[in-house]
Amino acid sequence: FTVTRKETSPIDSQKPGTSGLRKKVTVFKQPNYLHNFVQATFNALPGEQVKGVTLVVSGDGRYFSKDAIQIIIKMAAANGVKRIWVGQNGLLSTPAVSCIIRERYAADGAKASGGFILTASHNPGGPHEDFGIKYNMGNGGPAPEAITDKIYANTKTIKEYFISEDLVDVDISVLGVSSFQGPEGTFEVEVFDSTTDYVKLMKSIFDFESLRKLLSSPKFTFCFDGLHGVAGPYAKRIFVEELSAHERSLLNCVPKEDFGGGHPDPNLTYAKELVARMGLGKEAPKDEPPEFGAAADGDADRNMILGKRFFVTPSDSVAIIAANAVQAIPYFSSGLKGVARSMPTSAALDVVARDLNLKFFEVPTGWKFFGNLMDAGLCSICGEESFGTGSDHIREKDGIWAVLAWLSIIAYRNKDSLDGRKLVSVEDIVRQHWATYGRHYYTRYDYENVDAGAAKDLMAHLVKLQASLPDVNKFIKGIRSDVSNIVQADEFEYKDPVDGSVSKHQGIRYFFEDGSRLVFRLSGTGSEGATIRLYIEQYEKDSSKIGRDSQKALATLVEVALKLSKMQEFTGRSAPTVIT
Ligand code: VG1
Ligand code: CO
Repeated sequence: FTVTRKETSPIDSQKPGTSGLRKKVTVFKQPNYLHNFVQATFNALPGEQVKGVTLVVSGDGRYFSKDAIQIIIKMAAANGVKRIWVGQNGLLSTPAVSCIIRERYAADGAKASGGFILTASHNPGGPHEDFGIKYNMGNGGPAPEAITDKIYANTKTIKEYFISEDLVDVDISVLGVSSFQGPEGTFEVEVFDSTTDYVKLMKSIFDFESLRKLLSSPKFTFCFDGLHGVAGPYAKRIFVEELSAHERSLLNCVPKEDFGGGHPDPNLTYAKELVARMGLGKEAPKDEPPEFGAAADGDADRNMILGKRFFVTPSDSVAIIAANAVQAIPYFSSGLKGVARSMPTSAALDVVARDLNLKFFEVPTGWKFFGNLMDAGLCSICGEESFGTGSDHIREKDGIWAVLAWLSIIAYRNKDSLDGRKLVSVEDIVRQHWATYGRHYYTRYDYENVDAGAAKDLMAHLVKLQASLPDVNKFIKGIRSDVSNIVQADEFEYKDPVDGSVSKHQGIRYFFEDGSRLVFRLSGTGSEGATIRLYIEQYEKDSSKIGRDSQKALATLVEVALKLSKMQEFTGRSAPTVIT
């Protein structure tokens, strides 16, 4: 093949967000849009991370992925990359890409130096929906801000890109290696099974024998919803083939380019079928719900954990995993190095960290901040309120891992009683946790696709208020006299303890005297307008008060938050799009 230099010019709006560049497919299909971003990425990396290296290219299989993979292969060849690794049919979950970058070796002993992940995660897919691309580094984690800022700067000055137009398309449905001769020698594309490396890693972390015992026990019933994302093939391999769950326990586990028209986001609003099957929501089931239910998002890095008629908040989930990991999961048997959560995530994990005397970190939203801590050996388990949970086995959050972690905890808690007494259920485990550590009532309100200007004004208003807390307190006492005082307010700023880099404006926070907290942030993953996220949290230590319905328990704080922020005045919205 030959290499062609193409002239191009900058295209607006190529700033990577919380997790890569996400836009409508129609935007990505504009001439040169993808090409500019890919070349800007190659130009942002040090030369030795492009020339002669191996790169992974794959994703959640959403619409436009197949075209994008061929374009990236041709551009990689032209930029001097030596080898591209592709999961069969272009499918690799985000955690699997991280695993492959870290663990896979080529026949010549080479490892991948990074990879492009093609996904817009939990956003819908299809010709009129979203596509996305992000670059992960040699540690398997998302590119840090220093690189994403450079990529963005490059997109604003780009004049040329390189592509091998005469390289034939590679059939990515067929396993095997294709070799091509180019100006700088041999270029290779290897297509391999999407699940093998990842399954091997999971087997090295969990006790598959005891998980198999749990899943084949008649007392334990199980259900997993892949939401037609890329989790499906992994679920089939692990839950059905390895752990002998019944095929029937898998819902929507065939990946589809448009996720079956759904919104592949594992929460109580969008995972409707699973939620109904678990006996939650409006549609009461005819059958007895399973003991355990879970779902993952489009790229399988998020997870939702449900018990029978019971929802586990993600903030509780990471705290419970951390509290049980050493006993229940072989990978952690020698102890935890530390734990971390994103700022808006509830303080349930903080309480566990204090109790177990563990190092603890609070980082900005988005997984990229956990990676540095893990690389420095400071953190074993981490999580976000947005249904993200994971550990230092890779450098991404990991939906299937979270399910296996929960199954391990259930197996451990029931290890002596699987054929005798009543099963210790998901709900039992959570309630026992609350009884020990107290409960963090928690809810998040999302206002999706609001006018970007209005969202900015609302945030500016909230920052301005922080200048005078006495006035704020007077105002909120006027709404509800029983609400506790705000004692501190700020914008979250993070100084990375490993590399010293500083990230500013990471969310507006109001702290109350009784430990409650309000947080306001603008989303960095949407593709249209702005999304305002409001996070509301209240801590309850009194064990007689930990059994309340969370929306009821938080009603006062919600009212205060909405009035303080003038939500309806600024956005015109009388209700959020999604409540989790
Ligand atoms: C959201 C979540 C954040 C998560 C990010 C990527 O970001 O809040 O916690 O890390 O999505 O998740 P934002 O900026 O929209 O709030 V995924 O599964 O979409 O890669
Ligand atoms: Co995701």
